[in-house]
Amino acid sequence: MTAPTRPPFYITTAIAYPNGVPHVGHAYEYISSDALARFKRLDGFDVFFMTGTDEHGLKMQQTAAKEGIPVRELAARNSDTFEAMDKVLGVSYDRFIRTTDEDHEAACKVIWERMVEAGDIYLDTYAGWYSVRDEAYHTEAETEVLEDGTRVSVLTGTPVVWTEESTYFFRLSEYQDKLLDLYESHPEFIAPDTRRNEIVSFVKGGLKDLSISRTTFDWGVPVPGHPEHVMYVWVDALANYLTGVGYPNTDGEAFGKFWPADLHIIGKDITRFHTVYWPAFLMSAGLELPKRVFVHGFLYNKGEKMSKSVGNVVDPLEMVEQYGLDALRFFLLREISYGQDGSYSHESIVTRMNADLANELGNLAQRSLTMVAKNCEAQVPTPGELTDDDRGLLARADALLEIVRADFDRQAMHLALESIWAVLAETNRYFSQQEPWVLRKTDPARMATVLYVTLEVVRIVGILVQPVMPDSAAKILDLLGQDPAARDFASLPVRIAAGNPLPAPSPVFPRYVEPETA
Ligand code: ME8
Repeated sequence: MTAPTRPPFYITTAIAYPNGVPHVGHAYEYISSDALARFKRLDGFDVFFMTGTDEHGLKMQQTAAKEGIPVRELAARNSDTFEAMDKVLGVSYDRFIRTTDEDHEAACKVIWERMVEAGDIYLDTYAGWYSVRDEAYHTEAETEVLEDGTRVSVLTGTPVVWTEESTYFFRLSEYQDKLLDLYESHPEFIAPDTRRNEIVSFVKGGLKDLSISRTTFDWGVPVPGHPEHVMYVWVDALANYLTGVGYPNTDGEAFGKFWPADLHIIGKDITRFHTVYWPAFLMSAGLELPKRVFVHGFLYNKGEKMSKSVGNVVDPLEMVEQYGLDALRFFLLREISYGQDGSYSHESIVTRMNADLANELGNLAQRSLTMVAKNCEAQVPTPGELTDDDRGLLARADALLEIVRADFDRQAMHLALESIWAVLAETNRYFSQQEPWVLRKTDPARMATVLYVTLEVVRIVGILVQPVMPDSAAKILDLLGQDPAARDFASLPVRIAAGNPLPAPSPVFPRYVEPETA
């Protein structure tokens, strides 16, 4: 018998500009995408998960000039910092792509040539307000002049400068109807719906052709046959999703298997690039379109925008140091409705750690495992006949996979966690009501059943929270004596084996205690 083939699943994050070091917003994007990737792997998919850095463009060139170092050096240094952060955050990427990677240039050139062949690229002059921060042109109407005389983009608040140059244009205007058809026939292409509605009305408002090359600087991919132009950084950046699966080798195994991408995860400020420009480029080049772009919200520090001048930019690694990685991952995914803006504060993180992790899950595991260690010869006890309460609780735990899978499939990790924690609350109530510590003397056989049922729920929860808290879930499953090969979702229906020897219990989620202030 041949092993069943695992369906492919290609998921990407945005690739960050390495013009500075990563902030919590970046960490949020990587952690959430990682949870989605891990979920799919545990659910039997052959996952290709890509993240990386977007290293070209004027912003990078200017930052390097300010720091007085070659731009390639700046890119390499900060890209390494991003990659190192990913490792600390447990981001299980399959490839960390850099747009300065050799294979990427080839991919950019070929997609460009395909767009030329389609008759969608022409040379003209461009004059407009360019925002280096956004790496985007804005029309006059999209800008305003502030009291101090600086002109900024109304949309993003970033300064713009008047720029005139000879540039290649992409006939985006030709794609208005095709894009509207796409949004109509594939309403799942942009999520959440609020973002989809914004984009539909933006596109209905009419599309102008897009300037896609620059001649005023050279830090980019040269335009094929016209090396005095470099490609607009967004053409180059978006093409990374193709490079990752072996483009231009469309006959290759990776491309055949993983293209079109299943899911692009991005933040709200780059929706237009991913849901208007990107599908238009792909249509022009005759390539299939990604199945879905999910737009997450922005993360704010106590509701305030993170900014260097306010001094509230928090290093994600310090947060890992302070709270522990899994607590941070859990907090971000449980607290914030994925797709909406969210806020974090020390207090809200500590509340989640103590209430949800230490009390609801940690304490339940610790209490039940300690009783088993003391009273059941450190083995999974043998259950007697199940009561309605036992069966009811197990049925709720068994039903979780389907609920959680549906939530992960619409990128609602917060709802998945809410459902899991509702079952934990129920289990804690069950444990208190059954009073196994009383049964120990009055009815040890019944105690064994109650402990068995509790351990079984903890096992199911342990398996289901692996995508969110990989290390802590592994510890729980170790304490339950679970074979590493029996931790995927296919193992969920196989009940914990009575008689299984268990190691000595130890707490998995300690309460957060404020450090003593001197
Ligand atoms: O946009 N909260 O790079 P980038 C949550 N190179 N997410 C945030 C955030 C915040 N406060 N700030 C930024 C770029 N992000 C391009 C992408 S993709 C082909 C090219 C998100 O470093 C942002 O929305 O400015 C984006 O998804 C990612 O971080 C990288 O942002």
